[in-house]
Order: sequence, then structure tokens, then C-alpha cells
Amino acid sequence: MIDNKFLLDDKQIFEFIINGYMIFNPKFSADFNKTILQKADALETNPGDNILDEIPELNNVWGNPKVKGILQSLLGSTYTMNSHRHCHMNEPGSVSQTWHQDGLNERHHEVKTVLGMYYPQKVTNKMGPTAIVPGTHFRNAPSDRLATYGNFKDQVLGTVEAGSIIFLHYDIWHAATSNTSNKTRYMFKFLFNKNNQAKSPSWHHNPTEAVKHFGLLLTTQVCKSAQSDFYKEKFLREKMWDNMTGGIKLNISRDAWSGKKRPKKNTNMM
Ligand SMILES: O=C(O)CCC(=O)C(=O)O
Ligand SMILES: [Fe+2]
Repeated sequence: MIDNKFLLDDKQIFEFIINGYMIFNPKFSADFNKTILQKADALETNPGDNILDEIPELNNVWGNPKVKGILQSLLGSTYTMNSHRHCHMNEPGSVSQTWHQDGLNERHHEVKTVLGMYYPQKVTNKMGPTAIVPGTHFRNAPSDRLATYGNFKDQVLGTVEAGSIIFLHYDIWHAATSNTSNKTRYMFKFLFNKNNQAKSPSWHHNPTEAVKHFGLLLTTQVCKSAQSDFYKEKFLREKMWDNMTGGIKLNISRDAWSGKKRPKKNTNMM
């Protein structure tokens, strides 16, 4: 059992549902991150799925109680690590990757798979950070044309401190950006799968807190979209929340978040 203190709370779950990603720094020691970085630098080939044989210290990233707490919160206590994993070496002089989803663009609105991207070194703007478009895990991705898209208005660059992890929904649109620095940027990507449908929340759920923050799902716009798309997005967020909670009903009044107030009338107008 994971201690409650390592689990996410309702607000953090709402934020993950809305954004489709979260950045977390478990604060590993500088030596720990450095060991992994040095071992990555010393690799002669990319071992692909066998990276744990070359750098077994990576097991400690995913075995950290805070990291396990996040994965359990998102995927339930029966989640498992997938056998596919990869060390992404973004070399100096690289060009940006095209936008893509790692997921299969299946039509579901659950958190079935989470990507965990661990960065052993500080990643600056110039070092080819991973770019993410928040909220796109809910979009029907035109996956054949995604590669022709350029910059998105609301894209976020994963510039992070050494040892940080970005957790992402499998369907979110993302891309490695160009590395214009003189250092190789490393990122270790692992996949985690949900194995059971939730019967109850797997995070530190508190109904009073959840009611307080539920409005975030209905009011937060993270990715520029037409109004009709925003309605769809809000609907899908609620669907995801229902799936993650196992369908528990909160005592909420939707009217409180039902929309904008009308502008004040100018009574002097004829
Ligand atoms: O290296 C990165 O920042 C992202 C790599 C990636 O998304 C991929 O190759 O699937
Ligand atoms: Fe990817």
C-alpha cells in the first residue's frame, strides 16, 4: 500500500485530466541523476527496450514512492510497467521531430496508458526539450497530417530541472524540438498501463475538496479552440473523471459554473 501522502489530490487529478500531462520533480540527489547521465553518455549503441540492463539505476526512478504514488493515482494500484521503453538521445544539431501521438488514436476517454519521461539533466530551451500541446489528448488527431503542422499557439516546452519527470497521457500531441546546444539531451521514456477499471478513486480523494475544484473541469481552457470544441472537451473531461472515480457522484451545482455573466447594460443608452 502506498501512503496517502504520496498520492495526488483531487485538484491535481483535475489538472491532469485538463492538461493531459504533469511535470514533477522527485528531487533525486544530484549524484543519482549524474550517474544515470554518465552511463547514458557512455552507451555505444542505443539498447532500446534493454536499457534497464545497461542502466539499472533507472529502476529506482520508477520505484520511488512519490513516483509510484503518481502512477497509482492515475492508473490504479494494479498498474504495470510496459516492456517497451526507450532512451531518447536528442543530439546537438538535431531538427525538431514532427508532432505526433505515441498512442494509437483509439477512441476512448480514459487514462489507459501513461508515459513517464525522465530527464537526468537540466533541459534548457536550446537543448531540444519535449514540446507538448496541452489538452490534445482529447482531440481527434488527424494523425496522417499531424506531421505537417508547425507551431501551436498554446504549446508548452518541457524545460525542466535535472531529475524531473513529465507524465503524459498516451494520446497527447508532442514532439522533440531541435537541439541547438552542444550537449546531448537524454530522456528515458517508460510506459505504464492500467490493468483494471476503477471502482473508486485511486488517489487521495476528498469529496469536499473535489466539489471545491470541480469547476476547473468546466472553466479551464488550455488549448485555443472553437467554442463548440470547448463544449466537447468539457464533456470528455467529465467522462474521464467518471471513469477514474468509478462513477461516484459529487454533490455539485453545475449552475455555479454555467457560463459568463452578461455584460452590464448601459442604462443611459437610448
Ligand atoms: O525526445 C523527445 O523529447 C520526444 C521523443 C518522442 O516523443 C518520440 O520519439 O516518440
Ligand atoms: Fe513520442
